[in-house]
Amino acid sequence: MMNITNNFNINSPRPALQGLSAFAPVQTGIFGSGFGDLFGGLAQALQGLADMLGGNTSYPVGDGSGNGFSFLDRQPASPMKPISGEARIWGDPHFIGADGGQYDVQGEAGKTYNLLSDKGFQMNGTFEKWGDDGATVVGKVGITAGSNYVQVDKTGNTIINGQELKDGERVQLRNGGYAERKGSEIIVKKGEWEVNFQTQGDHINMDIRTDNAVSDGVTPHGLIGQTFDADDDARNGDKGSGAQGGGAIERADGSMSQAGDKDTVKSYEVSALWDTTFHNHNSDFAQQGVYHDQARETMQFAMMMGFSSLINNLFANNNLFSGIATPNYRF
Ligand SMILES: [Ca+2]
Ligand SMILES: [Ca+2]
Repeated sequence: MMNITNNFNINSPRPALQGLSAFAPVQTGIFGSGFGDLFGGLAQALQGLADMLGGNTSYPVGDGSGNGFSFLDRQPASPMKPISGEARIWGDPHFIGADGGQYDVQGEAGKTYNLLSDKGFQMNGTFEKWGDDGATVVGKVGITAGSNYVQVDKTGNTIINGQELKDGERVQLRNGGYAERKGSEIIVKKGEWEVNFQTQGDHINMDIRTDNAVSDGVTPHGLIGQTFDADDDARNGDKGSGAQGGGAIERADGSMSQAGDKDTVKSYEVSALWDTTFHNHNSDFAQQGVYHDQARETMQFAMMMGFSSLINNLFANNNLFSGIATPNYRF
């Protein structure tokens, strides 16, 4: 078949290759994936056409693991300026943002809050009572990254996808990345993010770092994630007894909370360690979310891939009409 993709001005070869693999015909019989490709291609083409006409540019992206319609996950036409940095959460809990700003978020003992929300990486922390003056600490953390589930508690007990991570052990995560335990220290590396937990027995401290928080075109959010914001302004906010991040954390509408604010923190509350449905912050980029891509050529690309897949299936020799395997043809 002709090489349709060569007619496109694709900025990055990666999405194009993934797009090809997503639609590469599979050699099976008459009731096999040939039909799947046919109807998948048709559906994709119609979706692309509908989007062109309606101006709707949202696509579902599966579970956020990078599988599924991954060729749609391409970066905008003008790539975002890289955001690198390191942030820290420690003690009862003190936050040091990626820009050096400092604030405390005590939350409420027993409740769980979203700390970092990015595409394919969600980290929640459960706060526990500390002392008798209303202070709290982070007692347990859960990371959902694609199909991986990582749980770290204050004693150092770490569970990776249902298996205990033993001292000195390093395990690979699904679809890249790893988790490693060195005594009371646990390191989780996945995608754009690396978190180093220092478990203290009665609470957890952690460093959160990235070389580029927006390599996927998605800006992070969450109580600490929002400080990776690509400006040089430090987010300094309320500190000390009863502080809830006032002056340093964003409200649900994106505006900055005022000093003394104790309500905004509630918008970061989640129902459980593995709750990745964020109604207020970064809801679009939670695991079950919808990815919005403004790049117009993405639509055109999706449409053409759909049509070319359809054409391939209709006219390729030995495909649907014979039920015989059709190896070695690609776009
Ligand atoms: Ca990101
Ligand atoms: Ca900043």
